[in-house]
Amino acid sequence: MAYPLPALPYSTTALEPHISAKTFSFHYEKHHRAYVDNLNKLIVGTEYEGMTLEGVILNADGGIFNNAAQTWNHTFYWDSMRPEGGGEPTGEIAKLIDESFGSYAHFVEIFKTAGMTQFGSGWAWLVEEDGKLHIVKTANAETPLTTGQKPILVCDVWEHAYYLDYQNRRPDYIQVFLDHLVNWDFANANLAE
Ligand code: MN3
Repeated sequence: MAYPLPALPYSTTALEPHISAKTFSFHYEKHHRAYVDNLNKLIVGTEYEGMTLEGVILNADGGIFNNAAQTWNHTFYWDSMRPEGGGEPTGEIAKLIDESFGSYAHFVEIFKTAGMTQFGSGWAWLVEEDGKLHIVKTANAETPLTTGQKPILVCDVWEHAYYLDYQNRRPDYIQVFLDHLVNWDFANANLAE
């Protein structure tokens, strides 16, 4: 059974002007779809066929891992955003951000630094481990699922996520992600799981 390209939680124009429909359609229709298609091709006849996507990520390596993890990471990224999102969080995640980082402002500083200093392609994550929140960056397809941390939010910092809209200005894109796009309801739901 083939892995599906999951439906988007909103339309490709819903995050404008922060992320253009052009960026979105390339990112979802070309990049995300390619990871799904590649995974479905590579997995045929292997021991991973029939596993859940998470199972493949935890057990495979090489190209199968890369395409499985990129499939999962992108779905998690779309869900990490929403129209008119961003700004200060509410609910349990707000309390835990204060406990873990001292303040929302300090969280923003550390998250931005993680995203900006991920050399080359990768991801900036908010994760939970041992009752506290942490910010981690991963390279290429790497995901905190393999290190036992619970993903709460993610920002894609591969160039394809922002180049058409922000060119080389990755810090501006991350700031917009934090100010206008973060889906704190999704973060709270992940935390409660
Ligand atoms: Mn991407």
